[in-house]
Amino acid sequence: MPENTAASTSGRALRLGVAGPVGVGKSSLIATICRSLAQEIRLGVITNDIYTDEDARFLRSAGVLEPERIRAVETGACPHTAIRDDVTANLLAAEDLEADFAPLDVVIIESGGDNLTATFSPALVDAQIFVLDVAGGGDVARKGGPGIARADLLVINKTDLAPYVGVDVEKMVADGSAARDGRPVVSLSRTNASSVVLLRQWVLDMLAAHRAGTHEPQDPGPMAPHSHLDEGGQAVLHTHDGSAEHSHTHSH
Ligand SMILES: Nc1nc2c(ncn2[C@@H]2O[C@H](COP(=O)(O)OP(=O)(O)O)[C@@H](O)[C@H]2O)c(=O)[nH]1
Ligand SMILES: [Mg+2]
Repeated sequence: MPENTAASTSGRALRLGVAGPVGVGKSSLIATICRSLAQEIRLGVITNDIYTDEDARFLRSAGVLEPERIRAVETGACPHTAIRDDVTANLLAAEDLEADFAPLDVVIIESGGDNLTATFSPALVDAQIFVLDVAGGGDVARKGGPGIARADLLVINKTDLAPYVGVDVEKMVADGSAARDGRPVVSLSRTNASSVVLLRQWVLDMLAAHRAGTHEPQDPGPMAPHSHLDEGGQAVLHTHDGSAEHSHTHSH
């Protein structure tokens, strides 16, 4: 496989990951991007659901893109594996979409979103957005994690809810910025048109940088160790330490 460098990938679609915990509004944000850009650029979407294609069905029913341009990858119990350690199913889905609708400008990939620290491998995406919402609490941005600190864009979502949950959006954005070493942060609500314009412009700028070969895909770093229940209901400690073989270690 050719090295995934900007020079070798600028001829194909920009692959853009969207990660973040369940319910922060990833599918809705993707619908918003599609709604605001589908007339201008050629888009495709891939969703990663644990056992269903619910996100893909939501996006198809949103009517923002031809239904055929939205594909689901079913990930099984460990959805972050499919965006980080073994990205084969997602790479094949992206290549299929790009071949079926050639030429595409952007393929957006939604993570299964089970964990605050899940990030995409740079072998799968050229750039990634990490999403938090104000309803998750104002502290989350400060607590950090690889996605918050080093994703190409941090989105603080659902700002329309801030008054109801007692969160100071400006402070949450400032905390996020402080954790990010100057990387961009956008506060977003699907009901706030000027915030949607900022998101839209970020996507267009990233696409331009991808095409020019000036954007280098970054690895935000591995997710924190965490545990899952295995098929037998046993807790299994799961680490993503960046080695080729990710380890599954029984915690007891
Ligand atoms: N108030 C508000 N709700 C939103 C916004 N974006 C998404 N939601 C709601 O948040 C919930 C979770 O959204 P979804 O996109 O499915 O989140 P995902 O699990 O991260 O994909 C849904 O009920 C959405 O309608 C927003 O900007 N404002
Ligand atoms: Mg979703």
